[in-house]
Amino acid sequence: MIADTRSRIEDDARRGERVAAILGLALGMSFTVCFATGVYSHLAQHPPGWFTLSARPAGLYRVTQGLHVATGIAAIPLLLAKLWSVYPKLFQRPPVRSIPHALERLSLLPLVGGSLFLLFSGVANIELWYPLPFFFPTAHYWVAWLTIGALVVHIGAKLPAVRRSLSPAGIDDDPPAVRNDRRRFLLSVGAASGILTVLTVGQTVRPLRRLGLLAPRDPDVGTQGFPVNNAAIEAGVVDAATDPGWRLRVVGAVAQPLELSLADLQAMPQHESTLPLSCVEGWSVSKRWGGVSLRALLALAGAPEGASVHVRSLGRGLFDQSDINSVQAADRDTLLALRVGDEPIALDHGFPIRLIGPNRPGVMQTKWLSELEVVA
Ligand SMILES: Nc1nc2c(c(=O)[nH]1)N[C@H]1C(S)=C(S)[C@@H](COP(=O)(O)O)O[C@H]1N2
Ligand SMILES: [Mo]
Repeated sequence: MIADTRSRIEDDARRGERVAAILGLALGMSFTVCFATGVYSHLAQHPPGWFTLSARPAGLYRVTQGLHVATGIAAIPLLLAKLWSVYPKLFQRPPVRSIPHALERLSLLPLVGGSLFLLFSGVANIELWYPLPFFFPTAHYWVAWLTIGALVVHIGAKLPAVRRSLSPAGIDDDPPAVRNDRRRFLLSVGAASGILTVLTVGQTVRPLRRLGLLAPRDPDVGTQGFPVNNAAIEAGVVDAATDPGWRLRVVGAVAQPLELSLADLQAMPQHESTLPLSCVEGWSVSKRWGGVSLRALLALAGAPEGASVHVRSLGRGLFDQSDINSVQAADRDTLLALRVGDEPIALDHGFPIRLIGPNRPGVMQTKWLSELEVVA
C-alpha cells in the first residue's frame, strides 16, 4: 500500500505539468538557437538574392555553427526526457475534446517526428554517417521548417498551462516528496544534457579540447596538425595537383585573363592572416595562412570593381567549387593560401593552393584550386 502510493507520487512528479513545462522551455530555447544558426548556415551556403554573407567578424560562422551543433546535442537528453515524461498523455480519454484540441494533437506528429529526425540526422552527419536515402542538407533544412512551424503551434496551445504551472503559486501545494522527486529528475536530465555538450564542444571551443571525449574530431589531429575531411586520394586529385604543369586560370569578366604557375604565385606579394576553418559539422581550427590576396590577383587581371568569383578545383565532387561574393572577394584577408603555419600547404589541405577567407563555412574553403571565374 505504501509502496503503491510512493510510486504513484514519483510518477506524478516526473510526469506532471511542471516538468513538461520546464523541459519544454529548455527545449524551446535550444531549438530556437539551433534553428536560427541553422538558417544562417543555409543562407551562407545557398544565398538568395537578398542575402550577402559578410566577411566580418571573421570568426562569426565558427560561433554560429558551433552553437548549432552544441544546442542540437544538448537537446537530445531534453527531448528524450520530455517524450518519456509526456507520452502517457497520448492515451488520455477522450482522445479529442474539440477542434483546436484535435489540431494541437495533430501538430504533435510533425513536432515529435521532425525533432527526432533532425537530431538523429544531425548527429549522423557530424559522424559522417549517411544512412538515410536522401541528401542530408536539403532534408535537414526542410524538416527544420516543418518542425519549427509545429513548435509554434505547440507553444501557442501550451502557453496557458506553462504559465499556470510555472507561476509561484502553482508549486506550493505539492508535498515535499513530490518536489524532491521532480527536482532530482530535472537535475539528472540537465546534467545529462550538460555533460553530453561539454564532451563534444571541445571540437570547436579550444579550452575544452581535452574534454572532447565524444567529439568526432580532435581539431589538433590530422595532416599538419588539423583534420582533413576529404583527402586528396579520395577526391582523386593527386596526379593533377602534383603535376608541374598545374596552372591557376583567372577567366571571365577580366581585362586580362591569367594563367599562373605555382612559381608565379610564390613570386607575388605574400599576405598573412589568421583565420578559422569552421566545418559545418561543428569542429574548427584557427591557423595562420599565407598566400596571395584574392583582391590583388583580381586587380592584376583587371577585374571590375564589385566583382564576385566562382572558384573551381581539380576535383569533380559537389564540394569541389564555391562562390565568393563581392564583399568577401574585396576583403584583404580572402586568400589563395600557399602556406599554413610555417609550411607549404600539404596535398590533403589543398596543395598547390586552397581558398581561405573570413567568415566562410568550411565547405566553401575550396582546396586544390584550378580556376577562378570572375563574374561582373
Ligand atoms: N575541393 C574541395 N575542397 C574542400 C572540400 C572538398 O571536398 N573538396 N571539403 C571542404 C570541407 S567540408 C571542409 S570542412 C574543409 C576541410 O579542410 P581541411 O581538409 O583542409 O581540413 O575543406 C573544404 N574544401
Ligand atoms: Mo566541412
